[in-house]
Amino acid sequence: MNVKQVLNGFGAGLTGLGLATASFAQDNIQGLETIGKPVDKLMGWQPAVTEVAHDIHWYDNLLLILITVISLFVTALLLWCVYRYNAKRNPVPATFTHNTKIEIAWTLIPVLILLAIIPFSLNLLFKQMEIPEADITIKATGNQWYWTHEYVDHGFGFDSYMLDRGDLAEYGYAADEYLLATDTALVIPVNKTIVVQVTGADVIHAWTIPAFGVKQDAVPGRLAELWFNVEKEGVYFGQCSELCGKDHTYMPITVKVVSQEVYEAWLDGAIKEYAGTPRLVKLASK
Ligand SMILES: [Cu+2]
Repeated sequence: MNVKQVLNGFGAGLTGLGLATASFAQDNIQGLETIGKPVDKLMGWQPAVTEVAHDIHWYDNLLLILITVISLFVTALLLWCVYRYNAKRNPVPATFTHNTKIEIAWTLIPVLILLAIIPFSLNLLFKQMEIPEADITIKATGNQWYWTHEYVDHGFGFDSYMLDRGDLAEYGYAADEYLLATDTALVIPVNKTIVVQVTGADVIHAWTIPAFGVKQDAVPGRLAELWFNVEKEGVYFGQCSELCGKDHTYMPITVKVVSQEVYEAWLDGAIKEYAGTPRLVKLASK
């Protein structure tokens, strides 16, 4: 047993005695760029920082182009009919009711368009739903009305409550991050595969970070999974996305993505604070 393990054990003891304060080492992760947050009058998406989010944006743009072309084409046809076939220009209307060629065309062309976009959609779905091996596993439990985040690899967890307006500055958040920032943030390292197990303790909630391209219902009695690998350090926000009761608006999610070194320092602090399984012991036992 080395000095660090002794210290870890000591910290765990302190926590057990109830001597540790509620907000601790989180506060020293400051100065991160805020990337994933809603911005006034912003059109489109929050920045994409995972492969899945990039793919979602790409697919959305593809569909946007497609529906724009289709809408313009249908509108043009409609305007042409109004112009060319009104009672004045076309006093004697045609009387046929069927046109086999056109009927085949307007059935076949939409089918072909759908067939063309399906592979991209399925590809994206599989990428989201096939959970890769995790570097870090975190369990997120929705409660009325806050989230519990557990670092299951290290046997500790904490609750994340929304910050009041008056507390934002103290925790290093901007005034417009009210309804987004929480007292304890989920802290994860950049460029690592994170798997989040999502469940609910009481009713259905939903865990999401838009910039990561993930959203998952938190259903009581079920354990769902989502994954992401964030390519950029920063602060990211999400909000419960399943109407879950009167304070649904007040249970946001804050994720701080940091370097591996900062993460490990934070993790050691958190293990002490929350009496988790010391990291060095875990590594030594492998
Ligand atoms: Cu909710």
